[in-house]
Amino acid sequence: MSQRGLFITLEGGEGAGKTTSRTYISEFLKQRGITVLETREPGGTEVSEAIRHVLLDSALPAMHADTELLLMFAARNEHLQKKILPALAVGHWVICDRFTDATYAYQGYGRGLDHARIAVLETWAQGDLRPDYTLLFDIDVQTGMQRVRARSEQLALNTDRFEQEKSEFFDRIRTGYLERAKFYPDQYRIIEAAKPVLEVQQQLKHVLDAILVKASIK
Ligand code: Z5A
Repeated sequence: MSQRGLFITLEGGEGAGKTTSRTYISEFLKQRGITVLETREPGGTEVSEAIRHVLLDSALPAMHADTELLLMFAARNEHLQKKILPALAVGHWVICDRFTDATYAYQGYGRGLDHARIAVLETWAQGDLRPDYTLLFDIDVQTGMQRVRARSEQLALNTDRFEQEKSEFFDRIRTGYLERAKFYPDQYRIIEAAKPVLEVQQQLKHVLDAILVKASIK
């Protein structure tokens, strides 16, 4: 097994089931003797969680798209330096709920920002670090939105700044993720996320087994 831990990111539209699956993935790997760091973006450290709060706060006035982009990378830089890079360096596997592919999807495809500018920040903050694998939880926008709406009603939650966007915004994001998956087939694994939880877990098991086989022969 390689000395650096593997970096696995979870991506997808809202309500796709990433958070629900995160625990399953971590437990699956821990049972096979791997030390796992489970984390999320934006967030993952105290400073990055404070930036997350600003990014999601629907009570704040509208934010310029460039400001949103820079805040995502400010949170990411802190997260990388304090948590992700140290964990990978000692051989732990990092399971991160969203990472830079979300920036391309949301700020790039969603808000219409130039991908080349995102790429500059990506290299600036990450050097040549990229996820080893990205599990894309692909779901049709309506089903994802229905899940989020049902959860908000059940838990009496207010919608955040992103959840208030229209379905066209989420359509562009889904298209963006699927385009990236085509462009980076070695990195991406697509999970059909509209299926019931047990079927999603079956798909994850299949994908993780293959990742483990590949990691052990590196
Ligand atoms: N963002 C960005 O713009 N740029 C960036 O670079 C980054 C992020 C890193 C973070 O908010 C927001 O930041 C996000 C993108 C943006 N905005 N959006 N939208 P977040 O972390 O709060 O949002 P999220 O990542 O989308 O989380 P989510 O909406 O909670 O989705 P999820 O984690 O994929 O889903 P879940 O919480 O696991 O499940 C949602 C509900 O569905 C829940 O009630 C589950 O019980 C239910 N569920 C889950 N799986 C199933 C299945 N299989 N069947 C039926 N019901 C299910």
